[in-house]
Amino acid sequence: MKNNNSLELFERAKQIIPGGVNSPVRAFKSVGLNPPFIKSAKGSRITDEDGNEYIDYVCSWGPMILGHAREEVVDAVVKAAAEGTSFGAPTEKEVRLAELVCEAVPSVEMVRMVSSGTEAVMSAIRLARGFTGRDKILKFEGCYHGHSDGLLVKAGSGALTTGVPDSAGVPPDYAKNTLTAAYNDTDGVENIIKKYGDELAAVILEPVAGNMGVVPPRMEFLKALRDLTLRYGILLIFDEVITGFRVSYSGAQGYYGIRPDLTVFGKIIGGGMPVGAYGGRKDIMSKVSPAGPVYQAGTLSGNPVAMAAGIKTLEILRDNPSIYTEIEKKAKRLEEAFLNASRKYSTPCVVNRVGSLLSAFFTGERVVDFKTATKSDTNRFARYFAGMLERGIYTAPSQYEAMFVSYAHSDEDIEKTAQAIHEAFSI
Ligand code: HOZ
Repeated sequence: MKNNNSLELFERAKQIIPGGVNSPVRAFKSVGLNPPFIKSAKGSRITDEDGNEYIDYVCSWGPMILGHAREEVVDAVVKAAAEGTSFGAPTEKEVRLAELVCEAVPSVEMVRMVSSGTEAVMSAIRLARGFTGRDKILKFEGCYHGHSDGLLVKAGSGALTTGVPDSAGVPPDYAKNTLTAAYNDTDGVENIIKKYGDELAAVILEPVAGNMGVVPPRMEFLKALRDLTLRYGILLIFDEVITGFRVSYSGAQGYYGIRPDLTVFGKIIGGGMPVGAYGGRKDIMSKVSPAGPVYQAGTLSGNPVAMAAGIKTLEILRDNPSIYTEIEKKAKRLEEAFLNASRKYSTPCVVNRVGSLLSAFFTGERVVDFKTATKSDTNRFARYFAGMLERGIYTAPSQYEAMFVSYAHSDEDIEKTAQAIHEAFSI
């Protein structure tokens, strides 16, 4: 596999971009390799600057559920761009995307578009504080909600793999209002809520954790969170940046049948363009400026090109519900491949999967939270990762991220991947 051009670009990048990348996990640090620089993508494949082609299971960390450069989405983007790329003024497309989101997710009665998941979470937290008049929030260890100050506490994703869960530059005064509990630990969270219930504005979680690897919620845990938050007047926020329109068209809340007060979206709703959104109960959302006193604004919020990509992506998903069954079937086949390889080579490995979202952890113990996720053998993961990359399979370069299956993955792609898994476990 050639990598001269990517190496050269990485060297150039390191001179002028911190770490050579615009988002930490892309630097491949935790697997001790150099990242291929991607030139183009189509369907299930991405091609790097050296001409190497890979079957892609990062899928831009989730948005590309239909595969890369899907024709209808590209057409919608090109048409929108030709009509003007940004106005900083209201457009019909914003209304259309908002309607699609509200129709799909019943708990979302009103929605505000922003430009990233981080921005959406940050705004939803401010709204929860403005609405309740309380300062504290509760999050879960290993859940990642973007990189705003108050949420980089026991966070997952890149913050986890670099081994620096709490970022430098976050004033302790910010972090002091963020309480944390263990994911899936119903008793633990109940004790915290009993103690601090009257001070808590919100409980926020990924309803399927996707940033410590995939960790599904226990049903009783989700139900307890809903009951406890209602009892104490705390807002329940689902961060569905990854799970929204992924685990089902109505997200994880539709999948598990739990209705949060606020929901945060990103990734799929932008169809591969930079979009985030937060929405929920009308009485809460009505507090957002200019309807209410909670301020939030953005020049590129509701950008028409991004809206066009999101609208087309959601329309395709809405009109073709079998997409979800198809991609789940393919993810299940990969799950089997991991488990077969684990047995065959006596390599401890457990797989967590919800729909088309999965993670294989190199551990023999069930992974139910941050503590059990971090028992994984990350050196073994790095060896497996390198084996997959050499065989033309591009997966997340970290034990603590998810594997995303898209509608563009063909049966042949899946079989080729299953064979690569088998070989990567034999190394
Ligand atoms: N935080 C993202 C994964 N959970 C990574 C985003 C990126 O590097 O593009």
